[in-house]
Amino acid sequence: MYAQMVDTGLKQVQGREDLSPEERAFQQRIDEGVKIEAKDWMPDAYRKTLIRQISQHAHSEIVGQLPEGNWVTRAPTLKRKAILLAKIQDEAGHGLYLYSAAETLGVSRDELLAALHSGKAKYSSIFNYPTLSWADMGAIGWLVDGSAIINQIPLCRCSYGPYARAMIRVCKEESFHARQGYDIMMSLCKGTPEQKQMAQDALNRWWWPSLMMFGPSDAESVNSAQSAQWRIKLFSNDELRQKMVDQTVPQADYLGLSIPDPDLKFNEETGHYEFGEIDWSEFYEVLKGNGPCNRERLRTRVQAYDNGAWFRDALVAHADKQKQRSADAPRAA
Ligand code: FAQ
Repeated sequence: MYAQMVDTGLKQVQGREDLSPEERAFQQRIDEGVKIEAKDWMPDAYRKTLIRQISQHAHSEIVGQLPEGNWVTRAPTLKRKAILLAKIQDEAGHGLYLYSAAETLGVSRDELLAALHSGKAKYSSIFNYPTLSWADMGAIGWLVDGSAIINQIPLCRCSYGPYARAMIRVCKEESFHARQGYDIMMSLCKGTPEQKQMAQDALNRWWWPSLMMFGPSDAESVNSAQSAQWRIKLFSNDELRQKMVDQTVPQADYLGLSIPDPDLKFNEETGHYEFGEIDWSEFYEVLKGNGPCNRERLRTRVQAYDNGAWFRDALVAHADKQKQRSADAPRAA
């Protein structure tokens, strides 16, 4: 499928015969599996694509803290609260590794955050949905972190070294996040009928948006062909989405929950689940800023940034003072 993606994609990407000698040598290194590092020569478009994807990914991690942050004060036990807090802090850490990876490409964190705060930069559609009950903490860990892992494991092998290396730790932590989500779902499903119903309701609301996380279908994905050629993407959006469905349906069966898709059925011949049509109009509306929580998420993010201004200023003032002090200190003979 990867080869097929590149083949069909070649209609959209520059043919190799049109590449400059520098570009051809660059593509050859990628084809040979050599990692590209920050100081290596790279085509401008490769740099731009990486800045776009890595920064969107970083924004997703920090905006992704907000829906779960909504439940910290209402976690049902001290243990669940501690686990949720740790998870949310991990997401901030992921944002930091990813902003740092993007900075190696010559863009500043301030520029990236300004693009997020002005609404110019995208972040994952999934974080524009509301978290209505405690069961949503289970569904997010299970389905959202579960999908994030499926998408991100291949990124550990992508062609850009700083991004690939950042993803290794991110994936390890996401795996803990997915397990804690499934653990919440298991507790609810073993609980009272009302608790099980809460879990089913969360699955009903998060299932389709989780499938949308993987991006538009391969036929509609504008960036896939070029990103596949550069080995930023090792699998297509549809391939990864199928993987998520195949992995998750048996997990729902184990919980005794039903997937909200009347067209879902296992195909004995292919060994894969077939699933119903995704409502792409909903996906594109969310991308345009019209999801249930887009405005609220952006407002909260901007407010948090503005409220932290005094702290960032104090850190810089302290660093400047330290620098001044060491410059003034008498040198040892
Ligand atoms: N939401 O041509 P493609 C997480 C945009 S992290 C919003 O297929 P591409 C952890 C796309 O940017 C979740 N926009 O694009 C966590 C492009 O627009 P552009 C984030 C989307 O880049 C868990 C246009 O549509 N993960 O969950 C989405 O080749 C719990 C056309 O699409 C990553 O960012 C979407 N879902 O493939 C945190 C992983 N899908 O930029 C807290 C890295 C597509 O041309 C709590 N990123 N678009 O204007 C990727 O793998 C890729 O960027 C894809 C999109 C697969 C997301």
